[in-house]
Amino acid sequence: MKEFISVNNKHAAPYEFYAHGFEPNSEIPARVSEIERVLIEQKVGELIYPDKFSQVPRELLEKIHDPAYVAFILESAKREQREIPENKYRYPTSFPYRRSNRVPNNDVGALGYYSIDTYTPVHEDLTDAALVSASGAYSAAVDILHGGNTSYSIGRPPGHHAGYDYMGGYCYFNNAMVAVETLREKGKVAILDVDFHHGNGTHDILDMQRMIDVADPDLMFPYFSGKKRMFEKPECFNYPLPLGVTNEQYDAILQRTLRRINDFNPYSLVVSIGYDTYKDDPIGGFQLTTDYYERMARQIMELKKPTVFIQEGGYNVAAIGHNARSFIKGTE
Ligand code: SP5
Ligand code: ZN
Repeated sequence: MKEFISVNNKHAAPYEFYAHGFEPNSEIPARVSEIERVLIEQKVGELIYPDKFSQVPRELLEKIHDPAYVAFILESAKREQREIPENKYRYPTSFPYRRSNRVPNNDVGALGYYSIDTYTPVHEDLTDAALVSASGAYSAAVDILHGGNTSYSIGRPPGHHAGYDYMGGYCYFNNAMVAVETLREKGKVAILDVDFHHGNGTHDILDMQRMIDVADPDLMFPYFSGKKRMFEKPECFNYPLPLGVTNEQYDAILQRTLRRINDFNPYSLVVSIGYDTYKDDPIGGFQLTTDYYERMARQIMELKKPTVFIQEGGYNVAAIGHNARSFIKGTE
C-alpha cells in the first residue's frame, strides 16, 4: 500500500481552549511523525512525501466547500490582521447569531463566522498545512483512479469536522470529501467513518451537495434560504455508541455497517480512520485495543473495493504508530 505522509510540522498550535481554560493542543505534529517512525522501523509499505503529491485543484475544494470559505482559509488566513498580531494563532471567539447569514467584513468576525468551536485556530502557517493534507487525500485517491487497490493518506490537520463552510474540531478542509469527489468520476463511492467523533463535516457536505438553487438567493427574494437541504438526505447512517464499548461490541456494529455498504454496492470506498477509539486515548472514551485495528481493516478489505484510507483523529502519541501499523497489517 502507498502511504501519503504529511507531518506539516509548521502547523503546531500550542494550545486549545476547552470550557474553562487553555490546554495543551492534542492535534500535534508528533501524531503523524510517530506513525511515520513506526512504519519506517517496521519497513511497512511505500511512504510518499509531499514533494511527490499532486496538488489538490482549487476547483475541487470549491466543489465540496463554499468558495468563500476556501478563500478564507487560503487567503484571509494569511492576510495581515488588523486586530490580532500576525504571528499568533487566532482563535474564533464570536460566533454567528442563530439564523444569521451575514458574513462579517472584519477579521475577528470572519473567524467566528467560518468556525464552530475554539479548537480550530488559524495562522498563516495553517494554510499550507491544510492544503498539503488535502493534497495527500487527493493523491491517495488519484492513485486509486490509476489502478491502485488501497492507499492511505496519513496527514494532519484532519478533515471530517470541516463542513461546507466551516472549520471545527482541528479540521479545515474535508480531506475525506476531497477523496470522494476525486473518485466519483468512476462511479458510486461509499464513506465509512470510524473515528471516535461524529463526522459532522462530511455529513454536512453530503447534504449540501443535494441542494438545488431555486432562484439565486443572493439576488432574489427570500434572500436567505433556498440553497440548502431542500431535498432528501443522502443515504447516511449513524450508530451512536455508549462510552466504554469493547472490541466485541464495536465489531457487531462494524459488521452491520459493512453489510449496508455492501448492499449499497459502491465502486470504491473512502474510510475516515481515527485511532481515538483506542482504550487509552486522552480525549476518546472507547476500549478498542491495538490488535483490534487489524481485525477492523481485515473486515473492511472483505468488501473487495478499491479503498482510500484517510487519517482523522487519534491522540495517544505513544500508541498511534502501533495502532496504525496494526490497521495496515489488516489491509495486507
Ligand atoms: C479529528 C478529531 O478527532 N477531532 C476531535 C476534536 C475534539 N475536540 C474536543 C477536544 C476536547 C479535549 N479536551 C478535553 C480534555 C479534558 N481535560
Ligand atoms: Zn476524532
